[in-house]
Amino acid sequence: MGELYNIAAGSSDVNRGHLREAYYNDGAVIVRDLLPLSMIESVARLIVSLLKLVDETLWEACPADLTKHPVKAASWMLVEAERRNPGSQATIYDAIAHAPLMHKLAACDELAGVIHSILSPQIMIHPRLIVLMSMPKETWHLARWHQDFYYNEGPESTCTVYAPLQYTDIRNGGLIVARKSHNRGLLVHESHDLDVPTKWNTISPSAVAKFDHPTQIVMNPGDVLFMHSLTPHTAQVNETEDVRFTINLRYRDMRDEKFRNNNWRIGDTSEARQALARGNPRKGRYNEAGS
Ligand SMILES: O=C(O)CCC(=O)C(=O)O
Repeated sequence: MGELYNIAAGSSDVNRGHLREAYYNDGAVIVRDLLPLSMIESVARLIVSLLKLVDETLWEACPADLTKHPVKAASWMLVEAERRNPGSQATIYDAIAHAPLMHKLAACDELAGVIHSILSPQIMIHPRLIVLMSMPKETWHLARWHQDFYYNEGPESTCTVYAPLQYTDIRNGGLIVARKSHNRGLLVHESHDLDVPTKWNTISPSAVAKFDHPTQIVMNPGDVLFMHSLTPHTAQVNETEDVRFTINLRYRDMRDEKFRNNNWRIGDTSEARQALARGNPRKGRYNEAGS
């Protein structure tokens, strides 16, 4: 499967052209240990605090050994909240997207430094400030093979940030990224009958079979993946008992010529957005967003 170009946060390559070059060559790069763990934990503590607001008895019910670990506590409480009251995941997901902490995080120096090297000194932060919350064994909301461009439009160079709150690999459904396939341009996205049903419009299995460098990501908290908006990628089923949490942000280059000429407005994404709003015929509300 190969590996993504990845470098340590302190490396001088971060500030030189290498990172940018790797981003445009491979369509994705990982910077290791970029975000301080205190920042990761503060996102988990935010999830815990919102869950307490939704149902204060969740914290009292949380096993004592987990309460010392904000990510584990957030996972346990979210699974329990969803069990007690289906739809709780959607409530928390939506609330986080507007939290001041997420604004602070999206604008932090660690991310901005890399984004400026990859894009330009003038960037826009996409208004969706997401923490992905992939529930154990969940499939309907699973982001199967797609390109973020299809769901978000904007400049093609738009950079997705993917920063897990805990160790992430195949077992908890971490991404497979089709390295170098961003060069194929925008691929057709449609509703497909896949092994597990999903609301997402996806790239056809026959097109996926042609990707030369599908690469499984393996990341620790603090590591950050930077991904081009045309890079095909897929999440996988979370086979663990814990929720997989991932900070998920997007940055647009204001200097992109087409984007600037369009007064920094984006094209029509209604078809894609309608797909994401599809309710699971078998279940209640979860979250409508994604990508
Ligand atoms: O669930 C995930 O980790 C992937 C989500 C994703 O690919 C997306 O939101 O574009």
